[in-house]
Amino acid sequence: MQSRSPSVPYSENKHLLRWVDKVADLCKPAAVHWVDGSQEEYDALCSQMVAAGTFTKLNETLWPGCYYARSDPSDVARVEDRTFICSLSREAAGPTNNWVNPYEMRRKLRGMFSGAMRGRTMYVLPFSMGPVGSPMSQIGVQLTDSPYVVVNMRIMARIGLPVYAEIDKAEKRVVPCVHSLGAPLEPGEADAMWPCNKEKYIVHFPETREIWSYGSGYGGNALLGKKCFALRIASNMARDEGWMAEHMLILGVEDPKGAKSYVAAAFPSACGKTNFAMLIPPSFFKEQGWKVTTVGDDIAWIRPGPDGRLRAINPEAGFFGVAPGTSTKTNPNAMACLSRNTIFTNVALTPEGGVWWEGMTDMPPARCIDWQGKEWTPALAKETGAKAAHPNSRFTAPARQCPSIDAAWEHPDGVPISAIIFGGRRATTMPLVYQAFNWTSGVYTGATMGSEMTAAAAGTVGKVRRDPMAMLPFCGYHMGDYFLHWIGMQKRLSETPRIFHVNWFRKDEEGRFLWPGYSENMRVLKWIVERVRGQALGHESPIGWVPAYSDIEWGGLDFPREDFEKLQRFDRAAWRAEVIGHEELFLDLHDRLPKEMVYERELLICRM
Ligand code: TSX
Ligand code: MN
Repeated sequence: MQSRSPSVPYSENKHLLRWVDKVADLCKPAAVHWVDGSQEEYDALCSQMVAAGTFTKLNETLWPGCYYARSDPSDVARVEDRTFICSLSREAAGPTNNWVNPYEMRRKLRGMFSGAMRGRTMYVLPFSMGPVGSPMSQIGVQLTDSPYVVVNMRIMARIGLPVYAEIDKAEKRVVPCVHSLGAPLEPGEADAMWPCNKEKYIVHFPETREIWSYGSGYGGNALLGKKCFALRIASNMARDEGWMAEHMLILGVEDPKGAKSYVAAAFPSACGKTNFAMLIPPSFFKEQGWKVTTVGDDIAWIRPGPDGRLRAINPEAGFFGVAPGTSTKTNPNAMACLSRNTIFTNVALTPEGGVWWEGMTDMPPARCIDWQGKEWTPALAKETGAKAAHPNSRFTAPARQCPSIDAAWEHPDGVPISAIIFGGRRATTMPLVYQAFNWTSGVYTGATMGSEMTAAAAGTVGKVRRDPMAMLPFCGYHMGDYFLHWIGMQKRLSETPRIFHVNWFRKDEEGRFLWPGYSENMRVLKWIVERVRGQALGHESPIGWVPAYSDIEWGGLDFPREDFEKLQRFDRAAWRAEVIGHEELFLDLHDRLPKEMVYERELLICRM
């Protein structure tokens, strides 16, 4: 690789050069750094952040190549009320998105970004969502004044020199992304450990395919390839171009004969999506030769292949996973994946220079430094309830380090999708598993899915929150139009994937989980892939096809038939309330709700 100053552009693309100049003129950074994506550059940026106090290098023996960061306590999560879809018409954004007139928003942004990077370096960060050169990939360039963003993006996406080469081929439109922490530095002013601004704006322009993010350095607010591009902007591209940008994990299932099927699954937050993506089959299955492999844990870009079947890529290159609850018991693959070359944010720091979070081990460390930099002990936690790690603390880990990573995870044509799984956290009503009757009833299943709130923060505990296809915060246009796009995909396919709904969280009368979950979910996964292949029986119920006790493999697990009946029971009274909940969602979307959704609800009520 040639060695030269990063202040000289790596690209010859006139539009890119002009745009970089224009943004630099507006934001007034002290320097411009063209990111090459090399290991040397990564190491230098990390060292620079160690010197600045943003990063702590972890114990090299215990956590090789790992760094630790603590964010500002006001900058710990995505800010949905500060997230905007600025389409030309308010109607196009729909009632579930915040909308501001794009001309008004551009005026506001110009004011905010004016001089916003003073005293900082502006990094020119080219990235590919999806393998470089894949026909399913998309390219973006993020201009950012945050080195933390650059190093995280190097794990989460493909960045640097190979991406400039793609841009200079100019076969694809580049999505421009502008990001500032909104914390300019005056000459001589000492920098904050985690610079950010109280005022935050996460802004999308769907028509011009632009992203502007201001005030936050954390996660989905700042790593613009992920939620902003790969979901909100890409959902607009996908609708216009006939493909799908979904909030889904992708996994592979290989049976003892070597037959492989891939499934994509959408779950709302706090359902264990990453755990499911990295599932390890129970010993009984492993001994028979069943394998589960991981393609992605968060986002799937799906499009019809030449054979008329859906094919999917994971547009990301890493996992930005929630740390608390991740352990060698709940997710050994994730623990192996994050054991090296990983960035930890807002977890706790141990005296040995390691990291810890709630749920990582049965025994907490005797003492540690919590996510706010304060001394933490188990005794203190007992007394005050203080958490060592923030509940939304994260690891940023390279996907290639995951032991279960699929051999085809970077295949440029993606993997064929045989089944789509929807799910939610539901204490009642929803059985362990059912299969929708057909594509449209499956779209209805996804459109009406919901999850019960676990934390009191966002509402009443136990209340079902509708989260269609787990896309409520991520669909960059009207949800009704999104359902119509889903329905319309059938016409582009010679074979649709089968659609399923699962619920690992049904409880008995005493409030105990009926299903052991985790590895045992393999039993459900086996029924699903065998249904797709016509190798398993299903039985008609009012809501869809369901397995009988004898249709599930129970080898190696003592699971009573009565408990299975409880898990699968169709509760007519509960479903009465359920379809009323569906109607409430439909009322909110009525101006653009496809008639198929109304008919599917009617049919469901008739069958009940
Ligand atoms: O991730 C989970 N999965 C999917 C795993 C592949 N979790 C954690 C959710 C929070 C992120 C689960 N929690 C799952 C699950 O299948 N199931 C449950 C509920 C549960 C919790 C504890 C037990 C059982 C079920 N414990 C015992 O049965 C001993
Ligand atoms: Mn997600």
